[in-house]
Amino acid sequence: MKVRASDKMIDIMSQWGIDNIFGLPGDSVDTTIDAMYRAQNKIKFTHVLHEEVAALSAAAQAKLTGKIGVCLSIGGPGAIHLLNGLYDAKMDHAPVLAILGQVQSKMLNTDFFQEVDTHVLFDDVAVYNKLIMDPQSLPRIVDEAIRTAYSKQGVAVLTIPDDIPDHLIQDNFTANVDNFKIEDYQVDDKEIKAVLDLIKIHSNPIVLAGTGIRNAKKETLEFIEKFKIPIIQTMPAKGMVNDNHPYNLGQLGKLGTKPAFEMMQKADLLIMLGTDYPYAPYLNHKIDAIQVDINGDKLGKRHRVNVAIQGETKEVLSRMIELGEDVKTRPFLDTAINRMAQWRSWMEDVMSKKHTGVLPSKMFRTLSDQAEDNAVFSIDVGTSTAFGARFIDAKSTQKYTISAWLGTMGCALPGAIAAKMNMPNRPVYAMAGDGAFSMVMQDFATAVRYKLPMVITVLNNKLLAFIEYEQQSAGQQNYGIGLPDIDFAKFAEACGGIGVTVTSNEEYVAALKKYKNADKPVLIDAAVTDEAPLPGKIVMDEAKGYAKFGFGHVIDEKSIPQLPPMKEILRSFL
Ligand SMILES: Cc1ncc(C[n+]2csc(CCOP(=O)(O)OP(=O)(O)O)c2C)c(N)n1
Ligand SMILES: [Mg+2]
Repeated sequence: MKVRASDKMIDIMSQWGIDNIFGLPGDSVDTTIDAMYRAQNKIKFTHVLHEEVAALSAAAQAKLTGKIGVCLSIGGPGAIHLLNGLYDAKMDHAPVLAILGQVQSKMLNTDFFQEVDTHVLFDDVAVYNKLIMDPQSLPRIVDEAIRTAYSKQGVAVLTIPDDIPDHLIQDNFTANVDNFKIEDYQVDDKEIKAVLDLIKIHSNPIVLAGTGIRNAKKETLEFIEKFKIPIIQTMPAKGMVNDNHPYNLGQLGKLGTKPAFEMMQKADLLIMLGTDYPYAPYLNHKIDAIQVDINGDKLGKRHRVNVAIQGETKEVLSRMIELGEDVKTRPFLDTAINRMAQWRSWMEDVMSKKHTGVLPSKMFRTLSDQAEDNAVFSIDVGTSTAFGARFIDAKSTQKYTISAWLGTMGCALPGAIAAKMNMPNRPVYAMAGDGAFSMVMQDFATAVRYKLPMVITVLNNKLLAFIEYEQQSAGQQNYGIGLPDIDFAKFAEACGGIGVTVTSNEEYVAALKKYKNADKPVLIDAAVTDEAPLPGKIVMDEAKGYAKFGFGHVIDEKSIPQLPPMKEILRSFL
């Protein structure tokens, strides 16, 4: 029996559980779109207004649910627009399939209209990258692309010349869904005992946990409580153990907390669980280390390790809990708890300082306090990243998504779209700077069109505030950081959503309450104070940078610069 190659491709994707594709149609991908038209009841097409949003949404879906995200575009310009979102998926280890159109096979290599060599262009971003030349191979290659994206947790790219999907092919390929299994590692008790011995002889162990604990939240909690070990979570793992758990030190790094920095320096044993944490300078390289990861290539990558275990964190931790002895007291943990309590009281000071307008720190805490236990937070890059990390106390029942290692502005709205589409029963909150939101704002209309209720707060400071502070801490003068004055509430209304402007914390509280259960997307345009997202720990170079900026400003501008409150600077520095 013969079947159209495109129909078979869609059928294979559907068998893998793919029920949605984010994308934008056009010339070189229209034969695939035509097959999607025929298969509307199996796979939904979410038509976005910019391909970057398609790729960022696909990436966010994969990060939030573990399920492969799929995006689609024409070749040439559409494909180029996808790249940023695909790099986000690559760097956050999220399985994504990108389907790119291409000029017809007979026109390939003729420098035809919109002919871009996507096979070469996507080489660096992809773990699997194929140009389809034979229609008969299409089902097999789609199947292999999906398997590879899952097994390598990365981006699979298919470039399909537009004539290929329309060919009739033999219907003789069966999807490998049931044959696919991620390698099942056996836990070796010898390794478990070696780890337990190492923990026993160290008095100051510290856990650094990444998204590899996604399926082991309960075991991670039990593990730290049984052995009395403070925990730091990477930004993408935020909230996997409740942020307000007394052992939790928040994040490590520029956007992290001071206790996380200090306790890492005081620790004598680093226990890395499912993390590929890239900020090597923030790790204490002088100490012993244990690492547990499903991916062998991550073992020993960031820190010399004494014992490495390749396996599922869930099983490894369960066995450690079974075999290990309870630890009764640990002074190192007591110190960590005390410092964290002090840090939290400092954060209370930060939130209660004098200000006009809406204070971002307070605003994020308000959201944290009001959000439902099953809420999803989608946070953008900018000062929102820092305020989200510090002032949202995420819970293990909630979800928190960001562009962690690419750090691309514009990720919050696509993240919220993906969240609402995949988890319609969860309330979704996005937080974005005005600069970041204006990079993707056209797709607020997509959220309206597809009836995806969400509350997106835009931190409207008419400024690239994160860069303002970055320039100052590097000793540079502020330049190129102003933004146009946009009425985002009016924009939201123009898109058919709900728009509201808030100018004080009280108004923000009221707006959140009022629109909690709105039936369409809501945009809260928050007139925020320009509040410094100071690093948890200011290092010497940054302190010198602030001083240099201050003197330079006095000389160039003949005025005293507005610096963050001295108390906040000193607490972070000392
Ligand atoms: C695509 C992209 N371009 C530039 C940057 C560098 N960058 C990081 S934060 C930031 C400023 C963000 O400004 P805004 O969204 O207004 O948030 P604010 O910091 O003002 O709260 C910039 C330009 C980036 N991370 N991503
Ligand atoms: Mg801004």
